[in-house]
Amino acid sequence: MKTIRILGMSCQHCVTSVLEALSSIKGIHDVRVDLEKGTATFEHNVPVDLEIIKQHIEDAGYELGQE
Ligand SMILES: [Cu+2]
Repeated sequence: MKTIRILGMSCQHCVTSVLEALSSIKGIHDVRVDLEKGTATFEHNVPVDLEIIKQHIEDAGYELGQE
C-alpha cells in the first residue's frame, strides 16, 4: 500500500475527483481518499511512476504534496 499527500482538496467533490484520477491509472486499485488528512492511499500491482501520479493529480486540479 502506498500513501501520498494531496494538496487542495476541500470537499467531497474533490475527493471524488482525486479518486477517479488515481483509479484511472493503470496498475492502481483500491484507492481511498482521506479529506481530513489530505491523503490518498492505494494498492498497486506494478511499480507506479510518481510522475504519472503527479500528472493525473494536476490534471484533476490538485497538487501532489511532499511525502
Ligand atoms: Cu471540492
